[in-house]
Amino acid sequence: MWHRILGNSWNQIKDTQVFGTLNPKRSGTFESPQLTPGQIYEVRIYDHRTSPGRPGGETRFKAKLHVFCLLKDTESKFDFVDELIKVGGTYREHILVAKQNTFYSIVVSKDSPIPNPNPDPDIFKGFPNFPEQWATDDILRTIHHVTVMPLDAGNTYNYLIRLSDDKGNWQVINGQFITKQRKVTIDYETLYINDDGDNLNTGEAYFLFRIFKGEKTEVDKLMIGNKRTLRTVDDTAPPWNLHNLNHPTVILGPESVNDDNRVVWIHLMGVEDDSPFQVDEVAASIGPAIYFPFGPSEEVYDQPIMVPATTYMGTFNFSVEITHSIEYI
Ligand SMILES: [Ca+2]
Ligand SMILES: [Ca+2]
Ligand SMILES: [Ca+2]
Repeated sequence: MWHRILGNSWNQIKDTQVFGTLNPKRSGTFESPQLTPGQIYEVRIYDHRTSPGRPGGETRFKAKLHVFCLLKDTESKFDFVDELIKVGGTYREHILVAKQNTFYSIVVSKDSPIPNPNPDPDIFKGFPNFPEQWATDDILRTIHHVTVMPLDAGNTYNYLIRLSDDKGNWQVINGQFITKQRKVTIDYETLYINDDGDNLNTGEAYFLFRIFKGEKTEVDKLMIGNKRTLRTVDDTAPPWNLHNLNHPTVILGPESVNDDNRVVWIHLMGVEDDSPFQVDEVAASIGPAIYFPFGPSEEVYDQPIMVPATTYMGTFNFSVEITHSIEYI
């Protein structure tokens, strides 16, 4: 652990005090140096391979903490212009230009970040509870260009921005915004048979592909053949794949994102049938999740994904090419 007051040099925290039954390897307390209003105190945790002065020291910390030392009460009114650039599905980007140099901090939360509109003392306005995302700009300057992310799509967020100066004067600005809703489009393209499971001839198989939203909600099911109606699969000469998968486009949303639908999974399963005296061969994907980028490049258009279904029993295995789009509306 290293600490400093911004603008001063780093010091390693060597001695921590341990109280009661805390595990000394995991817990401890230490004191910051005396702070005066306007200073920012910073603590960073590194693993043993790096530290603030060494290569990667500016980015490869495990955690960091900023403490802004502010005056208890403030009458400050900074002169500024706040220009919203964009609220997407997963981010809010704006540029705040102030007449004087300021530090900047923003928190956003689906709950109100200010539990009491008339707190006493005044300073509690500057300490919101339970932010879901936050960003700080700890360089004293006039222009703060800040993107807060990742956020959940289609939700109302409260934000609280705090400007402060190098004397400890501060001001909070709060408001609300609504992120755009998420729309996901998935098309099954091609089923590739990598190993048809029968060495001496073609195999015979059936398939079940499912798309899930969250852990439990099945939003689409595609069956190709079944136990009684098996499909010929062949990994040798063309056609070595099962043509284009003729299945309607799967569309999720536009909708709000929450814990129940944040993840979208694609489950693939295929069974290659063998004689009644043998165990059938099984291949499956372990539920690959669609990757949702966040921030200004959050949208994805017709991007292919190759989902492998690996061998569980025998040698049978296959892959399915899917294209997907992620839009925010
Ligand atoms: Ca077989
Ligand atoms: Ca074969
Ligand atoms: Ca077979």
